[in-house]
Amino acid sequence: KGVSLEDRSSIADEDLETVPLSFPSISMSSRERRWSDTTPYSSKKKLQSWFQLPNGNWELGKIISTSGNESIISLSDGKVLKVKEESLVPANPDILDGVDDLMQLSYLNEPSVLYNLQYRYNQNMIYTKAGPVLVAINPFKKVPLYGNDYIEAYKRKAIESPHVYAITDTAIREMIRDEVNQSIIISGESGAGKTETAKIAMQYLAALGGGSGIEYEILKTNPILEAFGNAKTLRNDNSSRFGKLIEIHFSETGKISGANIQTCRVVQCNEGERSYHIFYQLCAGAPPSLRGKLNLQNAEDYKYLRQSNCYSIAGINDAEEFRTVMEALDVVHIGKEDQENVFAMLAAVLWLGNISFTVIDNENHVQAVEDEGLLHVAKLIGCDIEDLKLTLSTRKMKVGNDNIVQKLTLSQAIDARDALAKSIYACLFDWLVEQINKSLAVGKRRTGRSISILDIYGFESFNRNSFEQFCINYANERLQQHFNRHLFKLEQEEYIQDGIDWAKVEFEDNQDCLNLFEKRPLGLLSLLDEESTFPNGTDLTFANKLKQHLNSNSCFKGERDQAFTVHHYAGQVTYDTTGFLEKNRDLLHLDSIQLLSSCTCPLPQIFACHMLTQSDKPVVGPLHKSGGADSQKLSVATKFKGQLFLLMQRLESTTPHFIRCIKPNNLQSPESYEQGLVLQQLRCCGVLEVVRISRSGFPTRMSHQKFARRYGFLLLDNVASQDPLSVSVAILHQFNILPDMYQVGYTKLFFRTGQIGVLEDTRNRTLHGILRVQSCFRGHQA
Ligand code: AD9
Ligand code: MG
Repeated sequence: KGVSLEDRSSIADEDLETVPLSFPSISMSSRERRWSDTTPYSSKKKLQSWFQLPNGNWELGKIISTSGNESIISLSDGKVLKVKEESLVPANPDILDGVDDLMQLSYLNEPSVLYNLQYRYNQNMIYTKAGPVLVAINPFKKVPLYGNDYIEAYKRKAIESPHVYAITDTAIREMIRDEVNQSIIISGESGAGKTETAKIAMQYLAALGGGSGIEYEILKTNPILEAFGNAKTLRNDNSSRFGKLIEIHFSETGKISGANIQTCRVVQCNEGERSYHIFYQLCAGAPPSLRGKLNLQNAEDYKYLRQSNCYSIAGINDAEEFRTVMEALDVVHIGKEDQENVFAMLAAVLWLGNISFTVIDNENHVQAVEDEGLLHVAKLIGCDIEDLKLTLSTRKMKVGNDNIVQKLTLSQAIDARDALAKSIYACLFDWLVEQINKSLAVGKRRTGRSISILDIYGFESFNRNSFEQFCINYANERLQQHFNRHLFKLEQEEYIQDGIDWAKVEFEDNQDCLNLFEKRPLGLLSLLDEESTFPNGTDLTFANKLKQHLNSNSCFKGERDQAFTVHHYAGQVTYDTTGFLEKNRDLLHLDSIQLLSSCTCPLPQIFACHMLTQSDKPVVGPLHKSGGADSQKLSVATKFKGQLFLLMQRLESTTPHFIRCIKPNNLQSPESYEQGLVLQQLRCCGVLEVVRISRSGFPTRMSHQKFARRYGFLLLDNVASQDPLSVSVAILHQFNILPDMYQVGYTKLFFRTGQIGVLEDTRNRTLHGILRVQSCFRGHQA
């Protein structure tokens, strides 16, 4: 049974299969109907429609005949079926195949969107706009869309096709034009391509804002942070275990002047997965002298790494990666000595896992064995062997006014040992980020503006969901709110500015769900913290308390067996509270903290960060007051919330650009597009909803001047006044454009989707007619 470094009580293998939130009903649910067109659909006028096969996939059917409310359709395999009209979903005309913005679809429904994305995907066009949002489908192979030639082309606007480069370019332009900081917010499930997308955006920024050399340093933070913060999981060979916001600063001349990275880590490791890449890289790639100093063995010799029984990643050479990381550390100015210290801490973590215990009395109390593990750890972190032994096998407690020493049982000792390992690693990670930030802050000329890129873990729903999913999904709930507010606000602001008659579009507000998490004192987070502080609190008492206090909340539902369900924006997720309290209490004991602070180890600064957390005033939320000596500690959830708030705060002052990454299959394989899986993600991240809302607005805009110029010649009667507005209105009347299909603003005309098409058709026909007449005329003349 594999146990990862981060989390010993984590999810079992069989739980890892993703459960699509509403699979297999990729049929027209009531939810979906909202997304489809409001105009009544009659197949009488249509040639083709979507029909859902028993396996859930949609297929295009040609309508042969229709009588009453039944149609006869023929499918591509030659089958002919008689179907009820309501089971058909309108398909778009072929001319709209593969449009690069979903807003252009005449019929907006799930099968049409799926088809359009797949149509493009099959031709390596992995990017598609969904109104203001960029959808990116992971190709799981090299696609010829990147590099200097493409960057150059997007810079010159020689290519219009949707792309990360294009959205990044827009961000740069808007930063300069509006003098407002920008952000590129990337979301999606694990393995959907967020981290790669973030790197592609960084590449573009570096190319456009480069020159000072700092852009090279910024790019080199990627291999470092990925080595220390990513691990192979069942879903992604390079899965990020932390959220990252990188803020790239530009000088007034548009050159990159520095950067800052903020991270938000969640303890999240599943069984049967590799630990952080850096451990394997170190074991495989450390040069002989370093190996000697750290008493390094092979990965197989370390218990923490052995547990997962997975040592390598297909196509990855860990030793080579290690050299890349060392070079990158050089680039971000982490000195050789510090680098060696970092590696020593890593070795200490590995050796900690090898420390074993023997039972010393008949009450099952244990003592750490003085084996090579213990000796190496003591040497590496620079502490007394006896102190380390004591810390790992006893706990000092305060009972009344007395200090007593309690011996630990085997499982308590293992917990203490693993908590120490996790804590060293956490501090190491924070220290690295801090060093990188120092190095990137070189310019310090923060006079200009910035573009931030957010790459965070996506919404998760498994068969069994635990504390990690709880934190991750809470973070996504916050991010979704940001998404909603900005998209719908932006859109509606333009209408208001131009003075059009605009009833506010309702969108699915997730405030209730956020309240469920954040309300004090009766919200999920508060109740969790409260229960974590009670010495007698258990996962069961926690679950019961939730049911007692939150059952009236519409986003909450108590379940049997200490579980509860949250109605997230992306669907319902049932959480099993098993392990919640333990994971929420930071397990590191004061004894361990004292040990760390007494170390003569080469990196006392590394531990400084941890000391700080212990004594610091809490950023948000209540203090964690557990029994015994571990008082005054922030709970894990509260710390997480604090980090999340800091991230959101930064984003709040920026103009956001959204990228939604989609994973087309669960096999990490190219050329496989599973409709059900894609649809589930589109629903989760609200892409269809955005298109729907953007469409229910007036997505087509044209200034009065341009409109009058373009269509004015179609007017049959002379208009009394020649001013653009009067001409425009006359055109609208002549073509019987229904009043609720357009709005006349101060400067522009606003149209609903598809409306301009009628005019364009007429214009084209008329122009063709004119051309034909002209050529006939010329023929005559000749
Ligand atoms: V997680 O939430 O951190 O587990 P991400 O970050 O969404 O996840 P990641 O960017 O790591 O996923 O992408 C997963 C893999 O997909 C990469 O390792 C690549 O092999 C592959 N990928 C993603 N995007 C692209 C791309 N634009 N071109 C080629 C890609 N391959
Ligand atoms: Mg990632």
